[in-house]
Amino acid sequence: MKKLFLLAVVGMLLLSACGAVADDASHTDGEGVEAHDFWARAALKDGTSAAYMLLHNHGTEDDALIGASSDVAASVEIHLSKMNADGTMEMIPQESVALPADGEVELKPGSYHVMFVGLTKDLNVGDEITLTLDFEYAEDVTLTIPVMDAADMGGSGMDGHNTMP
Ligand SMILES: [Cu+2]
Repeated sequence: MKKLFLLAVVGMLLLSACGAVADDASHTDGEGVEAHDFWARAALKDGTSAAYMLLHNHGTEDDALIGASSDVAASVEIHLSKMNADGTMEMIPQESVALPADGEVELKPGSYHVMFVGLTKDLNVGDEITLTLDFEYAEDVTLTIPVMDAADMGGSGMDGHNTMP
């Protein structure tokens, strides 16, 4: 009479990605930046995609995300999505994202994100991609990021990632 609901278990596993602490001996406190809850949006080769995450600066001094790199795209940029008065969404390239001491910043649809421009391959749901984050003080953090369906993650596609160059 027992029934197993394996699909539910698989779903929970996909949502459990977390971790990747970087220590930085050269910085004053050396506690680094930690990334949580990271995921990337499914998209097609030659198109664009984006990665989202929660960044936690465990240090006692301000830091900043100043760049990112990955082999899945020709270029990787930091963007901020902003809603214009006429209701259109605009993406503004950012030099950096400030990470206040002992604070958290969420990269999410409609806000800050890591943008992949010129995908070198399809990003299918269930794939994993490698992304390295560069910080002003903390050491680089390399993440293995699961590719998700944005519709399942509360992202409606409003960033325009499927249409903008
Ligand atoms: Cu963007």
